[in-house]
Amino acid sequence: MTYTLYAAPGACSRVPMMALEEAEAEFEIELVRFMRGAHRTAEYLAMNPAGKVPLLITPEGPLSENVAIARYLAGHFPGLLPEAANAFEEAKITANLAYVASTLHPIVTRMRMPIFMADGEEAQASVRAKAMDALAPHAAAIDVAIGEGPWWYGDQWSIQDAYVYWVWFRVTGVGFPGTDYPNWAAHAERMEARPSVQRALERDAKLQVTLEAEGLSPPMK
Ligand SMILES: N[C@@H](CCC(=O)N[C@@H](CS)C(=O)NCC(=O)O)C(=O)O
Repeated sequence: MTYTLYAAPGACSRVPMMALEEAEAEFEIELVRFMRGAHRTAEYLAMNPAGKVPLLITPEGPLSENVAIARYLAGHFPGLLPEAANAFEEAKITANLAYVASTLHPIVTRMRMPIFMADGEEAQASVRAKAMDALAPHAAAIDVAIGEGPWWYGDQWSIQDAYVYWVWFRVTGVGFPGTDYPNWAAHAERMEARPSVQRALERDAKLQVTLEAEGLSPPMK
């Protein structure tokens, strides 16, 4: 097997999962059981000191961070990101990935896991409400960026699509009003109709079934 992806269901490890499926790469998935602290073991931390998923085991060694994994996979499977004509264009493509990783993802975490940010139900509800407010202008910008699409980069599907779709799934699952953003909503529908995405979602769903069977997760939304 060429690659091993350490992943958890619903987590941002779905992004490289979709990319690997799109590339028709040979890969296997290693389920990370957060509730058992599998991401905090010495063995895991030796591979990814941040203790997070995704972690991609490549023939060259372990690689963490979604932006880096996206860049790496696009380097090995041309077409997963647009070809850049110059350094500036290349930096803009990285900026779009980094925007999701470092601006949107922290908002997603506040929405989904306010328990990481504050103690007590009232404080956690406030963290979630503020995150909903914080996402709104970004959602409007994403809606404009996608436009008629069909993809972020027009006719070319890319990992950027996988990344913004993951955000969509995470935030609408906790009540963010997706219907206010029709282009983003239509993009999500196109994503769900794409065979590679369907294969990735099936793989992710199997991870969830395993966790539920082991009593290690509530149903996913
Ligand atoms: N900067 C990392 C963030 C990865 C991240 O936050 N992963 C989450 C899942 S979406 C995680 O592993 N959470 C487990 C934890 O924080 O305990 C990236 O972009 O890859």
